[in-house]
Amino acid sequence: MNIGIRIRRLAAGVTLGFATLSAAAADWKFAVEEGPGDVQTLYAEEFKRLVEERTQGKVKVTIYTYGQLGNENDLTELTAVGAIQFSNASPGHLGTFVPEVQVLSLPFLLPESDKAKGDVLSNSKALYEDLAKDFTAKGLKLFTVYPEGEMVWTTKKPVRTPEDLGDVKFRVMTSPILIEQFKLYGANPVALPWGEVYGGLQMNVIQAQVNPAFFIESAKFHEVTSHLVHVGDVEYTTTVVANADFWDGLSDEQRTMLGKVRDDLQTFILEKQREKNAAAVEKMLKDNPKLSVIKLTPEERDVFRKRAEPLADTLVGMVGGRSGQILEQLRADIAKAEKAVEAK
Ligand code: 6CS
Repeated sequence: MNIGIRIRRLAAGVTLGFATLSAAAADWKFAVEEGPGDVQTLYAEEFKRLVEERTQGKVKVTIYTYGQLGNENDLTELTAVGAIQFSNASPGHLGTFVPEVQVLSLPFLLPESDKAKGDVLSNSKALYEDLAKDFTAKGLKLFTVYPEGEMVWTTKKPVRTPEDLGDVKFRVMTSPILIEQFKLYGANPVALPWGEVYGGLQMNVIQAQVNPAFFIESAKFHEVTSHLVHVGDVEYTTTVVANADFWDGLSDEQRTMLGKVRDDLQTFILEKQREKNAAAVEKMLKDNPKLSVIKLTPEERDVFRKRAEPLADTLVGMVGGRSGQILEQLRADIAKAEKAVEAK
């Protein structure tokens, strides 16, 4: 079915029973890209709790988990057209809609320290002033950005070098820069929505995928692969977006309340994702004692770092516009956050 028709049908289904979806709507819909118990769902549940409590029940938040309203890209479109008010739109999938967001997918860029990383994702000028304009141009308000954990590869054989990836069809998310990244790494990348990954691995249509540990465990990708490879190249980040017209139509009081909810949730979600990722590796090893865990040495990691060096220029060349400027500002924000952590 044509995507336009699918989105209109989805939008019609979601709005059924609601006369309008203006800012005054007492029912805010929040769709996440993950399933029950996953990091984005925990965030949305805490958001719901705080919003309902702080509006004394005047606003009700309804959460939709992955698949209830469509796949990752459908959720972004539904938010942009105003059928739902909030959704997660991760840079790994958002690159075809807001191409500039792919700066967040560049490997070896974000700070390694959790403190500095949290600071950049919560406060960076590059994100909340510069990149936010590209979201607005697409009908989206950039509400927040948070990390979901280090990206870990699951493969069907040991992988330590780009040569090991030569015959591997590697599933990546749907943003174009990820195809370029994994080509540089020496693999054969294939972009897919995550709902197709378990079956793809099982049927051997793909032989590897990459995700944070908590998600690998919850989607059971470790059942259909045999190695967990920690490269340490990139963090999974997600953005939460709101419909821009809905946001503009909120009262000052509602926007202030939401700003406070957002700040409170940053601390909550940083801790939650850390706990979940740590527990997931242990759980996977318990489920499957044969699972082999590979951690690249600093030298092995450097080989991938070198391979990835041209990627930033590829991105700026591909996206054009203000992407170079956003990346430069992001690098400055990162340097500042790292320096502040070192000074402590
Ligand atoms: O691999 C994916 O596509 C999914 N991974 C995570 C951690 N969240 C949602 C996303 O779509």
